[in-house]
Amino acid sequence: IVSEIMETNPIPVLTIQTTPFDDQRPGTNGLRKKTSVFESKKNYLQNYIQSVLSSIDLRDRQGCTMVVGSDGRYFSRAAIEVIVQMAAANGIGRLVIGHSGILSTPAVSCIIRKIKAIGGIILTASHSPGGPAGDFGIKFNIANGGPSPDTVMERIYQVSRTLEEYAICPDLHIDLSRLGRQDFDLENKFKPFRVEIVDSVEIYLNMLRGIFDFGAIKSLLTGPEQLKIRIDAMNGVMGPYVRRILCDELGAPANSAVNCVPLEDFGGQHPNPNPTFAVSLVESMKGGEFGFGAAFDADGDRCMILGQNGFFVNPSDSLAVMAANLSCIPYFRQAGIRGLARSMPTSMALDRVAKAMKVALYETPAGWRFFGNLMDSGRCSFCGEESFGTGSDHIREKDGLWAVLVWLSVISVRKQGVEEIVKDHWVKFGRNYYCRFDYEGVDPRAAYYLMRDLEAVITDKAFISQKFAVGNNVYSVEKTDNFEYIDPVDGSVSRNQGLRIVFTDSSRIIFRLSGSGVGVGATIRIYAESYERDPERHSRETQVVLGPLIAIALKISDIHERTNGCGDACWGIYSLVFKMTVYRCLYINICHYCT
Ligand code: VG1
Ligand code: CO
Repeated sequence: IVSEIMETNPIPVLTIQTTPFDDQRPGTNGLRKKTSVFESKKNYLQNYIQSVLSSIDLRDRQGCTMVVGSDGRYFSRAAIEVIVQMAAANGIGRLVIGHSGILSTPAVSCIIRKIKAIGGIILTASHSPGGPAGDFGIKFNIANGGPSPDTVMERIYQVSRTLEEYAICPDLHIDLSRLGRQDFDLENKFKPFRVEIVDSVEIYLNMLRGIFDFGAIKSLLTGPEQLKIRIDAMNGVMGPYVRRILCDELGAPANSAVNCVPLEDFGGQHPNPNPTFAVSLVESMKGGEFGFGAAFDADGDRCMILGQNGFFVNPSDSLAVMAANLSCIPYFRQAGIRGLARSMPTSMALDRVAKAMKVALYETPAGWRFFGNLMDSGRCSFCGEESFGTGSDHIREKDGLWAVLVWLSVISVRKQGVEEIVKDHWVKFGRNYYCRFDYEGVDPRAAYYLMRDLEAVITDKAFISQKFAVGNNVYSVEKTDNFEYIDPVDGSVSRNQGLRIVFTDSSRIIFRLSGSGVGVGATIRIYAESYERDPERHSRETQVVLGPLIAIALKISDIHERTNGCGDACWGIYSLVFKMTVYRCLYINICHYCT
C-alpha cells in the first residue's frame, strides 16, 4: 500500500513566472547583497539559483550530483530549502549537503572533487557580517572544486538578465538534521531525486590525514614541550572543524578553541580574521601564554596567523614562509613543487622564494578563480593572496585550517616559534614591508572617476621616470599600468585589474576597486609595499617605512578630497595605528609632489 501511495503521489514540479533583475552579476567571488535583498525581494534568490542551474549545460545537469553548504549565517536554512526544491525541479539527480547545512568553503571544494560532483553552491558572504541586517552571498563552484571563472560568471549573469520563469518543487521538504539518504519521487521523472546529508567534517578531515603527518602535529600539541595554541573560529563555520580536527584528532586541549559554535549573526561581530576584528584573539595572544594563534573568516577559507605575544604574521609573509618550508609536509615531499602563484596586490615576498626554489611564479588578478587553470594544468602547486588566503592543489580553494596545519608542521620540524621562523625568513630573503588601506562606503561614481583620472595621470608619459621626494626618501617611477592578465592555459584576457605604480627600488603602490562588497557603496583598496634587504633594518615600524609611499598614494589620487575625508570610512586592516586620521596629520603635510 505504501509503495502505491508513493507512486500515485509524486511531488509536482512547477514552473513559476518571474521578472529578471539587472543586478545579479557575481563579484570577486559570488553574488553578495544585503540579507534583506535575498530575504524580502520576491524571487530574488529563486532567479539567481535558476540562473546558476541554467548556466550548466542541460546534458551535464541531468542526473548529476551537486554539493550544497553554508557558513551557518542567517537565512542559510531557508535558502537551502529553496535550492533543494529548485535543484530537484531542474533535473539534478543528487545533492550532497552538510549536516545542518554546515560546510566550510574548503570542505565544499574537497567534497566536489572527492565525489566528482558537477559543482557546488556555498551560502556565504565570507568575511562580511551576517544576520537580518547583515550580508548574504552565494558562491558557485565548478567541477574542479574552485570558484566559477569569468566565463561561467558571465553566463550566469546573462541568463539572469532575461530570465522569465523558474522551476521548483515547493512540496519537497528535507530534514537537514538527519544524516544519510532521503529519496523523493518527482512528477514526470523516472529516477528518484536523492539528498544525502553528510557529516560536515569527516571527508575534509580524511583528506587532511593524507596531506600531513598527524602524529608529528599531535606530539607538538601534546608532548612534554607542548605548544599551547589559541584558535578563534569567530562564531563562523569553523567551530566544528577546529574542535574535531585540532582538539579531538590532534590533541589540543579543549580550551585551545574559542567561539566554536556557529552563530547566525556571528555574535554580531565581523567574522574577519585581521587584527582589527579578531581583537580578542590578539589580546589573549599578548598575554604570552599561547605560542601560536589563528582566526578564520566565516566560511573558513581565510586565516590569520599570530605568534607568541601577539606577533602578527602579515599574510603575504605567511604565504612566502609557508612556500619556503613546504618540504616539512609529506604531501609536498611526495608531489614536489611545480610552481607558485600570488594575486597581483599580494607582496612580492613569494617571488623571491620562487626564484630560490627555481620554480615559476605566476601573478594573477585578485580572486581565487584565477588559480584554478594554473593548478588544473599542473603549473602551480601552491598559491595565495594578501587577504589572508593560502592554499594548494590539494583542493581549488584557499583553506584556513590547512594553513594552520602547514604552520604547525613547520613549527614541529624546525622547532622554532612563529616569530623566529618569520625573522629567519627575512634574513634569508629580505623583508617586504606591506600594508593595505580600505576606503569603504565610497560613492560609486566618485570611486569610478578617481580610478579613471588616476589611470590617466599614471599612464601619462610625463609620469614615467618622475621622482617623488618625501622627507629624505626619493622614489623614481619605473613602470605603471592598469594590470592585465592573460591566462596561460586558455588565453583568456582579464583587463582593468588594478592600477600599479612600480618604483626603481621595486617598491609598489596599487589601487583597485573591491569586487566582494554587497553593492552598497564602493570600496577602494590601496596597497603599499617596499623591500628591505638589510637585516639591520628589519625591525622598523611598518607605518614609518611605508609612510612616504602612502603619502604619494594619497597625493596622486587625491583620495581624501574625493571621498570627503577619512573619518570612519577608511581604516588600515593590518594595524590599528593605521587609522587614516593618524596618517593624515603625520604625512600629508610633509609630502611634496615634485614635477
Ligand atoms: C576580496 C579579496 C580577495 C579575495 C576575495 C574573496 O576581494 O581582496 O583577495 O579572493 O575577497 O574572498 P575584493 O575584490 O573585495 O578585493 V572570500 O574569503 O570571500 O572567498
Ligand atoms: Co572567505
